[in-house]
Parts: sequence; structure tokens; C-alpha cells
Amino acid sequence: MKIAFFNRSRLPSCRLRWKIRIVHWVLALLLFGCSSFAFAEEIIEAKGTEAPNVPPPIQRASPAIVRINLETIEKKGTLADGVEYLFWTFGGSVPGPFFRIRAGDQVIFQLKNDEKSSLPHSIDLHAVNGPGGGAALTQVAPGETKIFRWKALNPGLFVYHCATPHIPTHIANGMYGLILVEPERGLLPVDKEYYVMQSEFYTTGGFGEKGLQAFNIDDARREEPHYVVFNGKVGSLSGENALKAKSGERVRLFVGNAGPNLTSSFHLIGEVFDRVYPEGAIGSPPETNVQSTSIPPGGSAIVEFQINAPGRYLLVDHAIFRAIDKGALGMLEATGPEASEIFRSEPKAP
Ligand SMILES: [Cu+2]
Repeated sequence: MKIAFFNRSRLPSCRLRWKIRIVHWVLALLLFGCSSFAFAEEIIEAKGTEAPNVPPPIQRASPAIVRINLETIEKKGTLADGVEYLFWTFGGSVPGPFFRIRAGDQVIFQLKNDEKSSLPHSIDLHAVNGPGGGAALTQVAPGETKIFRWKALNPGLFVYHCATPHIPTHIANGMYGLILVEPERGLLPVDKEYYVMQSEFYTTGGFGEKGLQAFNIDDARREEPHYVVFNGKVGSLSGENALKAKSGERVRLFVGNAGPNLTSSFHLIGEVFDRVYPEGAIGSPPETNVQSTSIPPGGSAIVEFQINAPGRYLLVDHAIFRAIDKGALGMLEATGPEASEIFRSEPKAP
């Protein structure tokens, strides 16, 4: 006699049991997926801007994990009217993109070298606390990508540049840019912000000699450039491309000097800098009422001023032969009502 301990007919069929199991597995997978997602790092992309543009101020009140993607690209471009040069670049422009992060951020930095490049490249960011500023970790052959991670400990305005031998040649050919590490509470608000970077170019032909110019290493070693320019070429900040502001607006310039050799005597003809952070050192109190500020190669300065009267203002390296004869001249065009109590012509003696 069979004793039925349970009623088989009340249990789910084999097929149904499998269905239940599958539902359990799916639920388990979903739960695991959700919990993994909750613990995954949230990564913010830091998009660079081409000079003279600057990314907007950071609104975050706390540090974040930030990703920067940058590509090294060798490309022919214009150095002056009718003058071409084979630039080695970060991101396809000279200077390279301007990046903006916040003190305390962790940066996942990814450097790719264009597969069409003829040489390896790398990056040394002056904002990094670690050997070579990242140079040893980012030597990338053409077509290769390398990643390193660093924490932004110090606020400030920092130069970055290529650090692949022969390093001076890589810098002289255009491989540099700026990264701003904002202090935790940010910078004081202003109306306009711009990115200006000075550098020299050493060409086989003299200033203005037409055609494709090759790099002249002898002149570079003698520190005798034919070109000293803002933002990679003669006239980058002139005419249509002049910086713009209105009377009464407060303007901040993030100024870098890539050199590779010359110290800039940065000056704005027609304005006094109300505030200057020499060396891009944000942590120190700014200097006030400054006419010209010295910016060494591999250094920077933040200058701030209020435009009082409309008209044209000239950015120069006040080592003035460089401005008039070698290209270190830019323009800021200010519009707005006249401010006759500050500046006017006087038709006759009072
Ligand atoms: Cu390089």
C-alpha cells in the first residue's frame, strides 16, 4: 500500500517550477545589478574649450571624479598670413584646450595619440603631485592610449605640456595648454573670462616669410624666435577674433606662458589690472593696481580688470619689439556708453 505523504497534484508542475526558478534568477540579477550601479563611481566629463574661450565656473560644492580625454594631433596650420607650420598639438589647436576642475577632484586622465602621428607624445600637467606630472605614465606611441589618475590637491592656474624627448622641441612646436583648478569656494564672479597663452615659434624663415616653415632648432637654442604670439598665431586676437567686453564689465584673463624660452611682460594698453594673481597662485591674496605682470615660461597669471571706457585695448608683451615686430599683440574691443568723467578728449585748456 502506498502512503501518500503529500498530494503531488497540489505541487507546481516541473515546467512551472523551472519558470519560478528563472524568475528568481532574473530578480537576483536585477538586484545585483542595481546594487553594483549604486556603488559605481559617478564620473563627470570635463570638456575643454578652445582659446580664447573658457568653460563656465564650477557650481559643485563638493569634489567629484572627473574624466579628461585629450588627443595629441600633428597638423599643418597657419602661423601668420601666408605662413604655415606643422604644429604638434593637444586636441588639434594651439594652445590645447582649457580645462576647469575643482580642488579635491580625482581626475581620470586619458591621453590618446592620433594614429596618423609620426612621433610619441605625453603630458606633464603642472597641477599634478606625482613624478613627471604624469609624463612617465602617458608616453603614447601613435595610435596608443594611456590613462592615469591623480588628485587635484592645489588650486591654481597651471600649464600642461608635452614631455617626450626632445622635450623643448615638443613644446616649441605647440604642445601646451592651461588647466584651472578652482579653489573649493570658486573664484569671485566676473562678467567675462578669456584664455590667452603666449609662446614663441622658431622658424627657418624670418617673420612673415611665406610658405611652410620648418622648425629652426639653432634659433631655439639661442632663444631668438622670429615669432612671439598669443594663442598660437599672429592675429589670433584681432579683428573678428578680438576679445569683447562692455563698459562697466569686469573681465578676467587666464594667461599662460608656454615659452619655451622667454618671460612675458604681460600688459594691457589702456587698462590697469585691478587684481593679479601672480604665478596663477590662487591661494595668496592678489596684487592690486598692477600695470604689467611677469609670467615665466611654464607659468601663468590671472589678471582682472573693469573696463571703464569703450574703445580698443591692446594685449601685449611689453618687451615691445615682440609685440610690434614678432606678433605678441591682441585686441580687446569694448563697447558701451562713453565714460567722460574717466576718459575724454579736452578740446581746449580749461
Ligand atoms: Cu609631444
